[in-house]
Amino acid sequence: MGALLQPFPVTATLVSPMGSSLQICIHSGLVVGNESGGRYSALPLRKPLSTNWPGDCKASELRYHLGSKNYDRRRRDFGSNTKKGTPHLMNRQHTIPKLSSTSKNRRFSVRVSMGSFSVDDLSRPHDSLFLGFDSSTQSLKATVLDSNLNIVTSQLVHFDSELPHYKTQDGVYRDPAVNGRIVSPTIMWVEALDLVFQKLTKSNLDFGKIAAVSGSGQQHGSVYWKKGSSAILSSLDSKRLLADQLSDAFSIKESPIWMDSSTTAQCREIEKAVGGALELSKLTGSRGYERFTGPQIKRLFETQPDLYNNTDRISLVSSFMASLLIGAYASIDETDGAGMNLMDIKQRAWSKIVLEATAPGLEEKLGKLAPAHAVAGQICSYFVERYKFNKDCLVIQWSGDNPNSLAGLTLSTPGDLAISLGTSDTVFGITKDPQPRLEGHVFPNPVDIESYMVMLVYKNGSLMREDVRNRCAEKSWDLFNKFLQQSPPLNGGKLGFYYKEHEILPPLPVGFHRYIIENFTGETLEGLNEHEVQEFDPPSEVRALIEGQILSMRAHSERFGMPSPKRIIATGGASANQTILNSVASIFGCDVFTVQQTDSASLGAALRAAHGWLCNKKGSFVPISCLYGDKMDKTSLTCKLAVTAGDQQLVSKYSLLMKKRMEIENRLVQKLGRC
Ligand code: XUL
Repeated sequence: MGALLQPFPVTATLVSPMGSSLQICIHSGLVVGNESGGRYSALPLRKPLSTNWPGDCKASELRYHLGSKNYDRRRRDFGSNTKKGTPHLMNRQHTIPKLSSTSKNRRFSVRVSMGSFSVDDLSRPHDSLFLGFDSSTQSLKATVLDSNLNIVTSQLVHFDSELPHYKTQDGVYRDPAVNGRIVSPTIMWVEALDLVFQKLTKSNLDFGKIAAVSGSGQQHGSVYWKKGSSAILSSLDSKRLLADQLSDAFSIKESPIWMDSSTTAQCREIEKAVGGALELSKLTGSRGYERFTGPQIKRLFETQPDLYNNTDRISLVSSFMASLLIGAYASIDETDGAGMNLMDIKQRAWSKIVLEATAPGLEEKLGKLAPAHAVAGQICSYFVERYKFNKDCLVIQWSGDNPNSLAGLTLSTPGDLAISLGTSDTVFGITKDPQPRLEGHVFPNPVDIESYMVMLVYKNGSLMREDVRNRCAEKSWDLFNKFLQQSPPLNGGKLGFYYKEHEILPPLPVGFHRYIIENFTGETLEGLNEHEVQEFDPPSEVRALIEGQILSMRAHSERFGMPSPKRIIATGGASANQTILNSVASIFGCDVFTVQQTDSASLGAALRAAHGWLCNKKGSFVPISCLYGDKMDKTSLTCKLAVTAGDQQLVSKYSLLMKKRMEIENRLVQKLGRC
């Protein structure tokens, strides 16, 4: 690994002795400041060479001089503040030594001399490829990136239509016998893996060039390996399909998935065991949620103890798919592990108290946790022999679909908000200081070891939009969009709550509720009453659904403490719909961007494959930005402006509508909600 020597630009935060702070880009030049009333004004003297962090830098010397003509010159070696090899030098805070009172209102200067930095060679072999999967509710998708992070090919297996013998609907079975029970056949996911590999083979993909594979799995879904399965897994015969060999490997053949809502009792019991819902949220990042894996496991143990006892290992969908690739049980990654109500998010370790409240002997069945950027193992001989992978190809830990989307959308700062409009709708952002509450979830960031992702989830996403399209717009998206354009913003005060499935946020059962706020113009709510109605005309129904979904996202993300977005990145199938994005920009009042490819989860997984490969090469964690540096625009990760921020007056009117919506929602939850 060669080391390059190059001068290097740095961003420093200079904190004034009076406590005000100022962010200045310092180059190997001079920054002039002028303190007056506790504020600095400063301007960099030279144009930045680049504002990008080129990799892991070892500062050999970084010094500044502080002083004015009559003021004592000070020198300080930044090295004392800077750990060798620390990749986060860039945003470090350096406090200027307290100025004597005589220095007040005087000009002073700060000179930063860069010395030299040694930058490790973090490049990827130019012909290497990175493969990312997304094992989602309705399909298995694969995306391949080249070493410049451009998509080479992508392939998809749609479960309902391409694996019809499983007779799933939208990839799942809804159990008519047990209210809220929703599962998927585990073996279908196994069969889909060979099928997608066959499609990749037909697309002439050279598997030998794939340096690393990673993946994304629908969050929370679980797989139960029967005792004795690890032997089958470690001796897969490359001449037979995986599904033929693994059909008897599971103690439970139907995996509970994220749509399941049958575990309310178990959620409450686990919350009680740790001192309440908020305590569970502070400990594990979320209060007890029906779809989370801990309550699912508890229900299994309580209702089918024999099957639980006959289970050797419990995987998440993500670690399950990784297990197939390495031919051994893969660890659960810390990010997806946080979607189980079982992991202490601060320690990133299983929480003993919750494990005990869930089921006996659980720790052993879960195995160890691993960071998302870690290597799960090398690809197993099945894939080397059958598809001609290089035997050195690495399998990087798989993670959940939302965390992978966060990576694929390259969310980087707290003002970035992502809205994913898919089977489920999710809203997520980044924070360094998570404050878990009763609503929403906190997970470790899969591509950064210091920050967390915060997220809200709606179950009634695309399935509900499709339902309204089918009922009101003759099953046509064109007509649906026409109705949305025809109806006025604010919908004349019409508000709708549509839950085709038990909703997660707010926790309401199946049902539709429609209200009209009389004489609503958006100026005031004072003196205005709303009344319930049975139906709206088709254009109003379409707008009530879309505005309702977006108002709820804005209301709950504000309540959850997410910063007001500076920009929104929209992804998922419905982000291709410009009329829906217009409503997003009007309601949130900020610019909306879209990405080149709507499946950010498999793209994020391919990117994480490259990231994990790089961390492995380096022998330690490397910031993900090292992968694209200042070349993001030249990669498939780039996003483009889709809609500019809406008119601010309209945003304020939507604030009032949102307030009213939340009042009605709270009433509905009190009356009908699951406690
Ligand atoms: C997240 C969630 C859904 C699934 C969809 O908590 O339940 O977004 O991940 O696959």
